[in-house]
Parts: sequence; C-alpha cells; structure tokens
Amino acid sequence: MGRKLLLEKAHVEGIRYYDTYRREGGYASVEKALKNLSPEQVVEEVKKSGLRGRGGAGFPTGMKWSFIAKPEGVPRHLVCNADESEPGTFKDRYLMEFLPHLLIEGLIVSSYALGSNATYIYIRGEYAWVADILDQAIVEAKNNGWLGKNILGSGFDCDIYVHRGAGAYICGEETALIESLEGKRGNPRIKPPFPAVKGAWDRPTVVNNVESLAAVVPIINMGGEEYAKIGVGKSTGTKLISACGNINKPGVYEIDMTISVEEFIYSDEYCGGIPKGKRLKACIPGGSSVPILPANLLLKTAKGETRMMTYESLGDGGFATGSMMGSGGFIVLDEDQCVVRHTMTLARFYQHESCGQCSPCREGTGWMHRILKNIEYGKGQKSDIDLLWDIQRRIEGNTICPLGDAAAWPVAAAIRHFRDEFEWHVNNPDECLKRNYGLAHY
Ligand code: L3W
Ligand code: SF4
Repeated sequence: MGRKLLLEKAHVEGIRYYDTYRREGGYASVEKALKNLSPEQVVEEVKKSGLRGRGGAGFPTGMKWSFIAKPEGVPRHLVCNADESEPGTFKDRYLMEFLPHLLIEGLIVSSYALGSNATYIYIRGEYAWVADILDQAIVEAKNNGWLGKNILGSGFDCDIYVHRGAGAYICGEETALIESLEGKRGNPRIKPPFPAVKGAWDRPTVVNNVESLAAVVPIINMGGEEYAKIGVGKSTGTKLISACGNINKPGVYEIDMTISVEEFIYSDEYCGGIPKGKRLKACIPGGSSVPILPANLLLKTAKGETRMMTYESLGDGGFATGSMMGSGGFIVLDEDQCVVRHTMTLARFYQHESCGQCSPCREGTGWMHRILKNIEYGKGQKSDIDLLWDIQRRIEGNTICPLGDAAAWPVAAAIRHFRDEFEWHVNNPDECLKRNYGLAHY
C-alpha cells in the first residue's frame, strides 16, 4: 500500500465535520505553526519539503511563497484556486467534498506564512454543493477559534471567504481568476507582473491549488525534510491522481510517486486494469492539456526505461516522446477509442473556453475544431492534417495565457503519434460516416 498523507482519513465516518476531524488529530499543524514557528520558518519548511504546485505547472510552492512582495502597509492575500475545470481532473473536488477541514487547516497555516488576513477560495460555479460544504466548515472553524481575530493568542487574524465562479475554465488561470474575484470579466492578464507582486486589487497575492495547500498540513506536521524523503528526485511527497476512461476502477488515488505507470493502470490497488481485457491504446496522464501518449511510450520512455508516475519521468523526452504530470487527470483509452474523435472533442472544449483576447487562440481553436470535425465526419482532405499541424504550431507560445498552448499540445501530440489514424479517416470517408451513424455533421 502506498503512503497516504492527504486521504488517509477520507473514509472516517463524519470526517467532514469539525468534531470528528479534530478528534482525528485535525488542526495540529495550526497549533504547531502559530505557537512554535515564525511565518518565515513555515515558508522554510515548505521550501525544504520540495512541494511542487499540484494545479498543473509544478512550480515549487516554497519558492513562489518567497517571491511575495512585502511593501509596508499593503495587505497581502492568499487565494486558493478551486476552479478545477481541466477535463479529466476531479481530485480537488474529492478533497474539498470529503475533507473540507484539511483544506481550511492548510489555508490557515499558509495564510500565517504569507501574512494574509483575508484569504479566498475561488471555487468553480458547478461545484455549488462543495461550496456549501466549505462554507459550513469555515463557520465550524471560526466557532472553534481557528479563524477570526488573534487565533490561538498568536496575534494573527485570518478570515476565509468562498467566492463562487460562474463556470468558466479560463478562470482557473491565476490572473483571470484574480480579475473574476475582483468582479470583472475573467480575462487573463499579461505576466509579469506576477500575482506575487501585483495580484488581487493590485496587492501581493499568492494563488495556489487546493491540493498544494492541503499538503502544507502534513508538511508542517512531519517537517519539510521528512516530507521530502517521500517520492523520487524532485517529485516529493504524495500526489492525487483522478483516474478515468477505460479502466476498471475510476476514482481518486493518492500515490507516493514511486510507482510505475504500468502499476498504476494494472494493479488492483489503483485502476485495476482495462475492462474486458482490452488492449491499452493511449493515455493522457495529466489532464486534457497535456500530450497524449501511445501505449508503447506510456509504459516505457524513449530510452527504454520504465515510465514512472513522477514529474520527471512523465516529462522525459519532452513533448516529442513524453508528456506531463499536469493536474493529475489520468485519462485511459482502450483499443476501441478513436483518437481523432477524442481530439475533436477536446478542440471543441478549448474553442468554447477561449476568452477571445488573443487572435491565435480565439481564431485558431475554432479553426482546429472545424478541421477536426471535417476529418472525423469523413469530409477531410490529406492537406488538412498538415494544416492542422501548422495552426497548432502558430498558436503555441504566441498567446497571453497557457490556454493557447493547452489547445495546441493535444492536437500536436495526436498527429505526432497517431497520424495513421488521421490518414485512415481521410482515406475512408464512407467508414467515417458509418461510424457516425450516417451523420455528415452533428
Ligand atoms: C513570481 C516569477 N511567480 C512563475 C508563478 C506563477 C504561477 C506559477 C506557475 O499554468 C499550467 C498550464 C496549464 N515570480 C514566477 C512566478 N511564477 N514564475 O508560478 O506559473 P506558470 O506560468 O508556469 O503556469 P500557470 O499559469 O500556473 C498552469 C496546466 O497547468 N494545466 C492546467 C490545469 C488545470 C487545472 C484545473 O482545472 N484545476 O489544474 C494542466 O496541465 O495548461 O500550463 O503561479 O505566478 N518569476
Ligand atoms: Fe484568452 Fe486564449 Fe489568449 Fe488565454 S490564450 S488570454 S484564453 S485568448
């Protein structure tokens, strides 16, 4: 059994409520931090832990915290990014729904470290019931003295506010999130300045993912150095993976980043293999934005090494032969799945979610979707495949925020690894129509 630091108590009856959570040892990290450690020492522990952002970019959390500007007399904010919208990613929902106090606990310690007296949880609008659970947990925490003025007599004041989004994927991008939090349309800002210098209401702001902030609890409880001993290389600690697609046991798993991709897919402790004994075709290991990998490159790297569930190993080979840990949204495709159809569906998603500020993303996402739709429905031409390649190449790196890249990468990887499947569609229009029930377009 892998080590559990976050989900260990997820199945304890009543753990969602304060009394049970506290009885099970909850809020110990707040006591330890506020009574025994200075804010700088908390930042130091997080640095020592090697924790990397769990939202997708994998940026070192302690380093991000140390970037926060501290101009005299200007309030600072911590914002928890709970706008989980990446297709295939549902680990933050699980954590907030079943262990809301773990997140609140992590937020209090992190707010103390950063000097945030007003901390926000920006949660996606579709998670309305989860927002209610968080609101209730905040009331319980406040009633028990963990929030409000002079927490534990430390002189530190902190309140946490839940802000509900309106259901836009782009508001998970940190600067769009900040705009939306301020009550404006969620358009990403150009960086720099980074939020750590100029964020919400132009104040220094740290935006961290739900799982990253929850991980601060075990880090403080066990100490950063101990936490860093779990895992391999720069993939320290545990990681939540939401697994879905063609697997026997979809769900949220906590892994300690020492297992192989093969073990994760086939062992009964995790995904339990592929239904009906079908063949593994491909996998998107880190949420829809990261490159798809065909089975041969998924289980072994291009160097022939076992592919591990770590940041380094999943990224080994760059995008030519590797992918990314991303947000941990692990989507498995069996031999019956059509990569063209799958890529078309993703392209539609990014077209719909583009905020429209930059031309390459606004025009390119829709253009890619139209071409993919033609190919999927038997109306494509061979030249469309090269055109598609050209469009994605012109989007990548030429936009304000990473949504452009996120739209381009899946298309690039699909063509790179499954070009024959695109060509099959172009060469077999009648078969494409048959597969789509005779519909020329849906
Ligand atoms: C101060 C500097 N701060 C970097 C901070 C920056 C941010 C963090 C990482 O995109 C990815 C994206 C999606 N001074 C700094 C600095 N920072 N340099 O570090 O920044 P960055 O730009 O590398 O990434 P990002 O904008 O945070 C996130 C990918 O994640 N993704 C999406 C996942 C979506 C979800 C979801 O729905 N929950 O997780 C999946 O792979 O494509 O590449 O905080 O400010 N010099
Ligand atoms: Fe908006 Fe797309 Fe530009 Fe991001 S890349 S700012 S989503 S248009």
